[in-house]
Order: sequence, then structure tokens, then C-alpha cells
Amino acid sequence: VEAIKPFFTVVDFESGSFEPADRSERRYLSDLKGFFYFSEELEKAMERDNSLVYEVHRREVPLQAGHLQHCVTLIHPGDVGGEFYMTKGHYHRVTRTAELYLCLCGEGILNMEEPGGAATHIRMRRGVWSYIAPGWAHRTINISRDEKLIFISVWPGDSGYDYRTIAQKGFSNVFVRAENKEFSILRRS
Ligand code: PAN
Ligand code: ZN
Repeated sequence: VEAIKPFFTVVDFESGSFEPADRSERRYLSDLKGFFYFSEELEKAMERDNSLVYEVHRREVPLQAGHLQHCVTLIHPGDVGGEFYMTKGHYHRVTRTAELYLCLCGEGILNMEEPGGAATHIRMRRGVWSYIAPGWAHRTINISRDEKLIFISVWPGDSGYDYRTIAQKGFSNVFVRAENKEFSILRRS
């Protein structure tokens, strides 16, 4: 395993600031083509204003088993035709790798699914520490109207990403805004 020196990051649980970040990614509506369920609504929303949906700020460590990748994710509030702002979601390329998500702030859903079709979700709020078992695809969803959803993630260095399966098939559970309850689940046909 590649030798590096110990280090630390300062995370602010309310603002989600993560210092020093080595790399930051910002995903706008236009980056989420093929991921939101209501594609026509997405086109319209992009024309109006290509809003920022989520940000990932990370420390760089070697992409090797033995090292631990880690980052903070901030998902802004919003929806596309009722479907909440969310991450793309992915499987790990190396399917034997698990992941931990600790929610720091906000209200959300961790949506998970297996290639066999089994699906489940966990309600995220401050303090909820979720274990994403090996082999499960994972996507996070901000169900608040006005607050950011902020969480930190830790996963094996060699996990990699498979976004293509999600872009092609989507998740079978689509989380949408509902009257008088937090959300409803639409089943993708
Ligand atoms: C997380 C995610 C992060 C952004 O660190 O990568 O929340 O979501 P997408 O990668 O789906 O855009 C993780 O699950 N890493 O493995
Ligand atoms: Zn992951």
C-alpha cells in the first residue's frame, strides 16, 4: 500500500465546509441528464436556469485497497417536476466494497438497490450513520424545501464507480414531493 503521512480535515457540521479540500466537483442540472425521471421537466428547468444541484469536496488519497476515500456532499434543496434534487447515484465498480454515510445536517433519503431488484431506503437526519452494504447502488436525496442536506462518506480506496448502470436503468424507487407528507415513492415502470 502506498505510504502517505497522517493528516486531518476540518468539517463544519452546519455549513458543510471541508478544509482543506484537494478537489471539488459541482453538479448542475445539465450534468444530471438521464438521471432525473421527468426528462422534459429537466429540459425546461435547464433552459430557465442551470441550477447547482450538489457539491462534493474531497481529500485525495491513493485509489488503493487499504486507503480510505472520504468526502463531504452538499445537496441543495429543489426538485425537477416534483422529483427532489439528488445525487446521480452509482454502484461501486468493485462490488465487494461497502461505504459509510454520516448525516451532519438536513433531511434526506438514502435510496439503495441491488442488481437483483431488491430496494430499500434510510431516512437521513443529523446523526444517522448508514452502512451501505457491498453490492448495493446508492443515491442520496434532499427532501427539505429550504435546507441543504450535508453528509460525509468513507469508502475503500479501490472501490471505483459505475454510473452507467444507473444512467441506463435508473433506480426503481423515485422520490417525489407530496402534500401532507414528507415524500411519496413512484415506482419506475
Ligand atoms: C459518495 C458520492 C457523492 C456524490 O462520496 O460519490 O455523494 O454522489 P455521486 O457519486 O453519485 O455523484 C460515494 O458514494 N462515494 O463512493
Ligand atoms: Zn459510493
